[in-house]
Formats: sequence, C-alpha cells, structure tokens
Amino acid sequence: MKIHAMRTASLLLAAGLGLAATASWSSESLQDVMKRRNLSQQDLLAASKTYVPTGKRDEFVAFSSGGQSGQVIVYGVPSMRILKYIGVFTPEPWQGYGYDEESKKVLAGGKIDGKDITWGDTHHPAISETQGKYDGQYLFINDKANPRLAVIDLRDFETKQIVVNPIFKSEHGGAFVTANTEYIIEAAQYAAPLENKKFYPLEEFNEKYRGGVTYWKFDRKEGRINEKESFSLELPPYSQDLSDAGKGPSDGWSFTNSFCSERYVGGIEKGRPPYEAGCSAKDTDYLHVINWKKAAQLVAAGKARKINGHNVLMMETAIKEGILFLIPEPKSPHGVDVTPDGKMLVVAGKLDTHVSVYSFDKIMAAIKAGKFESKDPYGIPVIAMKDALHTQVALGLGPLHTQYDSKPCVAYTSLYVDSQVAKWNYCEGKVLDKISVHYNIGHLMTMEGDSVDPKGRYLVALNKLSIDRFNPVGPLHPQNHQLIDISNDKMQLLYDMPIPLGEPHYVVAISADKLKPGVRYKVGTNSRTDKPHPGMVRAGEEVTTRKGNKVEVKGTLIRSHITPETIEAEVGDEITINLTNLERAQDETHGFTVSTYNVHASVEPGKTVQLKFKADKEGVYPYYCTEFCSALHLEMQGYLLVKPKGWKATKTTLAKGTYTEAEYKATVKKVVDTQAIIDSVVAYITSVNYKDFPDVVAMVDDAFDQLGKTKGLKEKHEAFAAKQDWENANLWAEQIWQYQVKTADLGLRAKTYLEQNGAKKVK
Ligand code: K7E
Ligand code: CUA
Repeated sequence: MKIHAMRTASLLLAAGLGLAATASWSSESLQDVMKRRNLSQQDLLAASKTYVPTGKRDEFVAFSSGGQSGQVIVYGVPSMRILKYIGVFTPEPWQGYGYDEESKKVLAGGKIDGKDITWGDTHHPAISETQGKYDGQYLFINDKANPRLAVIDLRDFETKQIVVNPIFKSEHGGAFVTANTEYIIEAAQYAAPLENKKFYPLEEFNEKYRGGVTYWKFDRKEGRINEKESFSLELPPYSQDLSDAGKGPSDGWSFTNSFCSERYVGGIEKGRPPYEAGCSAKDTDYLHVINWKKAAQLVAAGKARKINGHNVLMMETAIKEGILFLIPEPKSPHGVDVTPDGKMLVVAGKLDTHVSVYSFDKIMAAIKAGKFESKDPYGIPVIAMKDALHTQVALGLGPLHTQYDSKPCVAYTSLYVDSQVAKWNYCEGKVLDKISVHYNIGHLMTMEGDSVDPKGRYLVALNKLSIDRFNPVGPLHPQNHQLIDISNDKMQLLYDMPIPLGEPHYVVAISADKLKPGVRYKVGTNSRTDKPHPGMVRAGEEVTTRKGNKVEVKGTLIRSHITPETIEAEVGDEITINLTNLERAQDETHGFTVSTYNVHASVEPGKTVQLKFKADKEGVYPYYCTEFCSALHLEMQGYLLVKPKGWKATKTTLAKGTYTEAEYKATVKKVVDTQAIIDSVVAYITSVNYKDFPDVVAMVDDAFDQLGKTKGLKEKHEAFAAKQDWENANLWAEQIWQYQVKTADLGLRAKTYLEQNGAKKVK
C-alpha cells in the first residue's frame, strides 16, 4: 500500500514537473506497414472507414441481443467497439445486477410460478419510437424461452422492468413497437393451451392449443409497461413468428407471420415424420393482419375474456368485429418488415427464393370490399395472395429478414442459404447488388433501418456461423457481425466482429446524437425505480442501528473511504447495508462487496444501493471497493466482524502506531510540496481557456471538491502535534495529502487534456 502510494507521488511529481515522455511517431511508413502486415489497398480503405481514432466517437450506437446470455450488447458503429453489456434476464456481476436488492426486485419480476429464471433466450431488441422515428428513450427486448419482455431505460442503460407473458409458454415475435410506442408487440411461437397449468393431449392440438399476439401497453411517463392495460389476441395454433407494426398509412395495424399453419404435431420417436417435414409441407403459411387500434377499443369496451387474469380478445370476437385477417405467404416465412413509408410489407419465405411484397392499400381494399378467397378452419377470412401482392422478387436461397436504406425503395434482405445480402428495389422489383458474407446470415440491420427514417450508410450482417474467420477458441465459436458499407452502389465488406456472448438474433442501431444518457444520479436515487432511496444518507449522517437481530447500516462511499469502516454483528444477524456514492464526478463509480457473502454492488455517482445477507458464519470478513476509483483505492476497505453469541471484549484499545516528530514533519513537508505542484497546475489551467472545455471544467470542479475536504484538517493535526500525539498528528496530516493526491491527479488529467486539445493562453 505504502509503496503504491509513494509511486503515485513520484509519478505526480514527474508529470507535474513536465518530465513525462512525449509521444513520437514511429519511423515506419504506411507502405512499410502494408508490406509487413500483408495488407491490400482494399484493406486500408476498409480500415479507414471503420477506424475511430482515440478520443473520437462512433456515429451510431448499436444494441444487440445477447442471445442465450440473456443480456444486451452495446457497440459503436462503424468501429464495432463494444461499449457495454447490459444485464437483462441474467444476473450481471459488474453492474451488481442480481446481487443488490434493487436489481433483485427487477429480476424477480421475471419469476415464473415463483421460480427464479436466471437466463433468457433474448431475440429482438427494439428502440422506442415517436411518430415512427427512433427517439432514443427506451429499449425493449424479449425472451423466447420463458415468454418475457424487459424494459431498459436509455438514460442509464439499466433494466427497469421484466414482465412475464400471462398466456404464452414461448414467444418469438417480440419486441416490436407501434409508431408511438403505445404498445410493444409480442407474438407467441410454439402453440400451447392459454390457461396456465392446464393439460391437454397433443391429440387435441387443433381444438385446445393456441397461438396469439400480446400488446403490452407502455406508459411512457412512468417508463414502464402497464400490465393491467395490456391485452392479447387469441390466434390459431399456427406457430406465429415475427411481427411488425404498421406506420404512416398502416399505423394502427400489425402483421405477424406463422410457419406451421399445417398444425403438424411431430413424434419422430414414435416413427412419425418430424416437425421439420410436417411444418413445411404446404406451399403457404399465413400472414396475420390485425387492426390493433380497434382491438384496444374492443378490450376497453369489455369485449375481452379474462384468461389467467389477463384480457384476451378471442378469435370469435375478432372475426365478428372484423379486425383479424389472414393472407397466404410463401413457405415457412420468417421476417415481415414494413417499408419506411408504411405502404408495403416484405415477407421472406425461408424455403422460397422469392420475397413477397404486399401492398397495404390492396389489403385494405380487399377488406373493404369483403373480398375473401376462403376462411381458415377457425373462420378467419383469408385474403387471396394475388389480391394483396404488389410484387414478388426472386432474390436467392433462404431469404429471412429485410431492412431499408435512406434511398427510396432500396431494401436489403439476408439470404441464409446463399450466405449473401441482396440489395434490391422493392418498388420496381429488381435486384441491384449482392455481397457474400461469412457465413449463414440470419438478421441484418441498417442504421435505424426499421424506422420511418432509415439512415443508410452501414449494414451489419448477423451471421450464424463464423467457421474459419477468427482465431479458434474451441468447438463453440463466436458469431460474426460483419460491417458492410452501403453508401455506394456496390456494397463493400469492411469488418468482422466476433460476438462472444450468445446468439445475437437481432440488433438495432441509432444515431449516437439521439442518446442522452446521464453521468450521475441525483444523490440518493434508487436507480431501478428512479425514486429517492430510503437508505440514503449524506456525508456526516452515516449511522448503524440494531433492532433485535437486525443490523442496518446507512453508509457512504467517496474517494477513498467507506463510512463506516467497521460493522459489528453477532452470528445469525440479518445485515442490511445501504450505501450512497457521494461523488459528483463523472466515472467515479465505487463497487462494494463483503467477502464470501455473495453480494456485490456497483454504486455510480449519486446512486444508493442496498445489500442484504445473513451473517450466518462467525468470523472476520473484509469488505472493500471493487472499482479502481483512485490512487488509494486499495485502502478503500473495512471489516465486518461477526462475533459469536455473547462474546465479551477483553482488550478495549487498538494497537498504537509508532510515529515520531520527525515523521510528522516529513509528512507536513510532503503536504507543502504537493500543494506547490497543485498550485503550478492550477496556474497553468487558469492561464488557458479551460472554461471552453466542459470536461475540464467538471474535472476542475471535482479537484476543488477534493481539496475542499482538507478543510479543518490542518488545525486538527497541529492540535495533536501540540499534544505530542505524533500518531494522530501524522495521520491527519497524511489525510490532507490523500486529498491532495486526488486533487493533483485530476489537475494533471485536466492539464494533459488541455495540452492535447489545443487550449489557448488567455490574458
Ligand atoms: Cu434468429 Cu429474428 Cu429469432 Cu431470424 S430470429 S434468423
Ligand atoms: Cu472506491 Cu475503489
């Protein structure tokens, strides 16, 4: 510890006196590097399109599903640099997600039948929209395996809510938002009885098994889903797949695919042909066309039935009220994607080489005219494909998903079997370009490419297999997100990015300037509820109380100490520790853990968190800050003392340190010297236009905050010195130096920033 602090001090001195080495460019030329690394002109061009120099930022921020990890991965485009993993359905230790009480409550929202489900099969992220445009406020993502939906607030990139679908047993076609995020759409996948814990044999599949679509009501003011005002539509057991909401002229409608309208039930173990044969036997499946606006009105008018306490509009009612229609769609479709102008929908049939472009106008005309070719076995009117089609285009093998460009009529469709992306014109129905990807692409994504206002520029291919692309890491390979430049006529492959965290089915990307995340919380905030935390205290108010066998700490964290530094308990006590991070400075997060009790918190500036556990083992348990927050981070520590029942102290004083007057004087000199460095740095900073740099202003504020804490300490150490108590005199003087170190650290960081960013002298 001492050595560490000393080294810091000499580093500070060196930097303060301008002795630090300056960077020098290597003498190697670009040609030399190309030769040495065997790079082509094309490689260099690609690199220059993706490279984001140090200190610069990406133009777009992407939110990728973390697949089986139950998390969300955030990365920048075009650099493809990973920025964050967000814990969603799965505990995430770094963020204390699932290890502090606030986040445990969020995860508990995802319990099913009282059971913890600590993983998720995340599929489709969706950014909240206003008038069909990404607004950057919220992110939603679904869990296919355990039908759930999560809400993430993009002010702090934290998961705030998980809701469980009350009637499905699995779901795939979520999350898709309506044009003003009135609802978040979530369609079932594998049909099952809607009533919970109800058994029906597979022989009653057609009668008792059902699919459906849930419309989760989003309360934007609260930033939460309102479960009571959410509702579902009962649908046939057709294995509903992806969905999309209408926009512009088609706003108020939603569209959901299905892939097993055969209603086939497998049984390979009994010698029956498997599902894959039975579910793809017929030439067409059904696109479901739903008037959700009218459905919501019908629910409000009391026309829904309660199933598991949830409003379900039954098929019978939907048919009678004319809000549910089917249209045949080519063999085993996967994605349905509404065009930016809301006039058409593109459906890709996995087992067909065509994509089908349906016209919303034509669909509406057929409905208006009552022109249906038939009814399905449940009585749902079926619109003839030819009456709804705008065009069909042969793109290649295994078309799956479609995204749009900023250029009118230009779309991109993934071709799973061909391992290609097809660029095509959906108005004229012609192919414009193709590019190979590596390998077997699932979804693809263009910048804001499923909104009314796509930004073009880049496309990301989400490839299911990476095979030979990366350094081998065993039989389980990462997936490959490939960045493609789409700003020109010909697509250009730029970059391979391994995704090492589950299968990221889908990703959405938003212009970075639309995101406005905060850097700190209002002091004492419970970040998971956005409300003041009852466990918060300010500096000087820290307290530990005991009631019966309950010990509750209300403490604080600030560079570089935890208050309190000792917590005393008896075996069997219930311990509750509330901690408030008093920092205001950007990025000054403190972590907190207690040895062996499986608790951890990430306490960002202003946040208050609560940790709870039972001190069930007698012993001594160090606790400490887990984020390297400052030069004295390692010293940010304390002890939980768990005493045996009825334990009596025999020794009542702590061991004394041995300090001499000479040591005290040396410490005082160190304080004086360090102050001189601080003064010289301050002189430099105030000699330039530092006020033009908001980041520097924040650092300077923080530096003076730290220095401000030395107030009264000089009097204190001098008083102890007068009494010749060299230990206390020395240590209080040392404490001044601790604050000075933090001040100097910030000051030097500010100075470096100013020097590197061309600060100018001011008079
Ligand atoms: Cu993998 Cu959208 Cu679940 Cu297609 S999904 S590939
Ligand atoms: Cu606080 Cu390390």
